[in-house]
Amino acid sequence: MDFVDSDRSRSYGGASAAVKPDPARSSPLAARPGADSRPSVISAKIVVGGGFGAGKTTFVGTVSEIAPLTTEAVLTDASTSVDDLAATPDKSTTTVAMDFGRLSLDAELILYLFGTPGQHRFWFMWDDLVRGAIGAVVLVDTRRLADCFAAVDFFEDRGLPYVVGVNCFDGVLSHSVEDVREALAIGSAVPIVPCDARERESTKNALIALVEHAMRKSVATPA
Ligand SMILES: Nc1nc2c(ncn2[C@@H]2O[C@H](COP(=O)(O)OP(=O)(O)OP(=O)(O)O)[C@@H](O)[C@H]2O)c(=O)[nH]1
Ligand SMILES: [Mg+2]
Repeated sequence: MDFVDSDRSRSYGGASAAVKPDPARSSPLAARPGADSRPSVISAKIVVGGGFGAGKTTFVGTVSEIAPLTTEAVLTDASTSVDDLAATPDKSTTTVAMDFGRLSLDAELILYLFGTPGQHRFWFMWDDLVRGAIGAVVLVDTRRLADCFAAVDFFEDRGLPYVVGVNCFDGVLSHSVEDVREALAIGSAVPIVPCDARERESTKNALIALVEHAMRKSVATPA
């Protein structure tokens, strides 16, 4: 990963990162003399992954400043033997392709958020969804910790920076961060961020932690 800071457009990430100047923001001032001093805008793709029902769609919808794009399908009796709804009895739909949302972290940085499907039969889409991403949030429901193992392995395998977002379903952190780290067998460098997928500030903080982590990794491993 590398950082390029040119006069007009900044690129964040390396060959695998999708970071482009936002044309909507760059055009109005482009012809003005002296406009070089205005801040450039960068955008970055972020993936929100995790196990079935961990709160990915909720997370993207909570933090997005635009109406999120969702691809929810109703859960029917046909999937009861496959989809465990014991922890989330009110859950009636599941993501069958992706969630999409957008968050402007500040005037210069826009995040495009892609939520993955959680059901195993849709995991073939993950490779496409992560293409060009600078990092990922792995959402974890500590009542079903094992459900996120595959997501952690997926991002580890691809060397994509990720943070673990512990979704506090009952409003409290039922396991300490260090216990979660040990259970997931992840290194001390990976941030673990308690969050509530239903609260905007909380989800935003998890995304900020991810951007900071991705930047640290980028500096530590220059191209
Ligand atoms: N109490 C509580 N409920 C939550 C929270 N986040 C999500 N939920 C609920 O948990 C259920 C699952 O949330 P989703 O956002 O659909 O989970 P998902 O990870 O997108 O699920 P899939 O796409 O099917 O894998 C829904 O009924 C949500 O309303 C949370 O932080 N606290
Ligand atoms: Mg979903």
